Amino acid sequence: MKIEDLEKKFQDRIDAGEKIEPKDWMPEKYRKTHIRQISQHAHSEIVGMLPEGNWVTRTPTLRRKVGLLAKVQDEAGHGLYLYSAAETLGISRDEMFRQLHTGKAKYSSIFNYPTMTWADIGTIGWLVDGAAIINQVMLTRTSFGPYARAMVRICKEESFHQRQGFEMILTLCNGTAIQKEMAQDALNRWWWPSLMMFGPRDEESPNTEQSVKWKIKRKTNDELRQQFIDITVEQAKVAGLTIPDPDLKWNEERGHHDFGAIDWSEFWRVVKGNGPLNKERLKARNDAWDNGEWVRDAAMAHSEKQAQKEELKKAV
Ligand code: FAQ
Repeated sequence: MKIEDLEKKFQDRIDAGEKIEPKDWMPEKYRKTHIRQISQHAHSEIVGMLPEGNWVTRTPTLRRKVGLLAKVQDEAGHGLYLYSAAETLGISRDEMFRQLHTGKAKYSSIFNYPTMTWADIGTIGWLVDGAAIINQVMLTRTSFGPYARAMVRICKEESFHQRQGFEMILTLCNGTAIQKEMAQDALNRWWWPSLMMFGPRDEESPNTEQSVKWKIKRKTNDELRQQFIDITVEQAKVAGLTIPDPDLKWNEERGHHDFGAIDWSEFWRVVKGNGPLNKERLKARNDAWDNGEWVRDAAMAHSEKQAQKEELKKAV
């Protein structure tokens, strides 16, 4: 079959709502886009453990420690499902790690910001997991089967994380004046970076048009960002917190909130490696890789020995 015919048949399958599976024919760009997006998503989950892991030894109560530990471990699990989904497209896990460790692969800009107070941990659950869910519910219906299926479980866990974070914020807001101030300060610092998580404006997003056509993305960056703002504004009201945007107001005609200008120069600075903690995050991942070498070697030696034993059994 000619390439144009294969491409047409492929697009027809997408338009009919069929899932694409790893062994199906797919355009090379579809495969590459998925490897890029899924591996970057996996890296985000793994690097995303660092800002919260920073507080595991300093939680205010035992109950909070149990919740935080569970959340951080969930993020590791999400990374593993996603690396496995990307591997079905023919890239090895070692190669994905190499791309992360050398700075070639991206991970979400949000994880390059510091967690300075305990309120930041609640705010990450509320805003960062909240933004992640809005983006990821859409991905449960993405056209590539392994990615869509991984996202179903991930979304269930992310919703628990969001609830947990918002409950922490409510507790602080119903506590002392200083606790409420901490929650407000965290919201002030995390609000704009959370809006940036959805990616550049649609007119500046090189990948959106093709990704929507292939149903990798079911909604654009701006549509998802607006959805997040509309939901979160109401949650901030419940907590009694003020969103740090003087231009934020309900627009009756649009049926959405209008909001102020996002500082896109900050976004690109962080994406290009020059955010507050990019260098520390990459160093932490590289150190973890180097320090874990003996574990990988031991695991490989064990599996090689097992394979030799199996061979011997077959031979006698
Ligand atoms: N940070 O053309 P687009 C989480 C890059 S998981 C860094 O719009 P696309 C869970 C983009 O890669 C959070 N880079 O790109 C958790 C592209 O560069 P490239 C992660 C960004 O792919 C919670 C360039 O800009 N979620 O939080 C960002 O169509 C708490 C042009 O952009 C996912 O990864 C950014 N924010 O749309 C864990 C979801 N935005 O690759 C721990 C899956 C854009 O061409 C604690 N990913 N870029 O060199 C997606 O849905 C999409 O990839 C978007 C970007 C929407 C992120």
